[in-house]
Amino acid sequence: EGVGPQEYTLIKMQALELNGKLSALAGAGPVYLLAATLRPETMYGQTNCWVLPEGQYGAFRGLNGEVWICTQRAALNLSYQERTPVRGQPELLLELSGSDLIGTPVSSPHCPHPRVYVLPLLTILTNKGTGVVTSVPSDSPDDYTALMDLKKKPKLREKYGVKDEWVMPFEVIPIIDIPGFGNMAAVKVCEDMKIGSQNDTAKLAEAKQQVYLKGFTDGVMLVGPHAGRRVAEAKPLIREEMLGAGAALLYSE
Ligand code: A2H
Repeated sequence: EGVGPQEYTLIKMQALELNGKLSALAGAGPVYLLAATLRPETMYGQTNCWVLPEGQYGAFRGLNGEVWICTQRAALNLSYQERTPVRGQPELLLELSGSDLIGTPVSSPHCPHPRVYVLPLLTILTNKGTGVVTSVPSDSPDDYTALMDLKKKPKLREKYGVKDEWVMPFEVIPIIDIPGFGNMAAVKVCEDMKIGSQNDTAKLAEAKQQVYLKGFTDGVMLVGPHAGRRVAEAKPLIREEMLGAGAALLYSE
């Protein structure tokens, strides 16, 4: 990580049902989970999203009568970046834990599925981004191993109350070709390195080093309106389109 601020795109993923504790938000306005990403162009390959089960989140009053779900820390940063109604004072509507969010169906911009589900990821840091992460197993080794863990381990699904139908139907989607790595670079690197699970953190760090920079600099989009273009060129275009459509927010920290 550099010394300058990190510029994230926050993807607005709309909650399609408000179950359990979330039902208290009925009538409060459209509810969005805000996922922080450095790679908005990968939304074409989204299979799910992630929260930390033990993490603390909140539902906050956003702009235009919307409700935004993220960590308290991210809500405060957003409010100082003038992205909430009152500067410096995010209005907390409802306290939530990650577990309260698991199983929520969401609809996300550019996602090929009309609904994907919120699932548990144990390596989420609550002091980075929003604590909500979009999952793109084709291009992120973290996302690929965590999704495979849930698919392969019924006990893990049981532990976090994850239903089979939130996980099993969702296959890795090729969205970017990286010369030397093919069209599902994260799958290839995880298989080549024999990464067994999301807890294989040392190998995962190495896998990420191999694919992230290369994906951004040498990757070519296979899908969407910018298919055929380099990822480095497509990313800012897709990001601007999402911001213009009100489907995403800028966020830096
Ligand atoms: B990226 P950096 Cl396909 N905890 O989005 C753990 N990981 C987090 C996080 C948190 N609180 N907040 C965001 N992230 C992930 C997509 C993606 C990402 C792809 C490829 C590379 C990639 C799909 N997941 O990141 O430490 C998010 O995953 C490459 C670094 O701030 C976010 O972008 O540099 C990235 O980590 C931000 O990581």
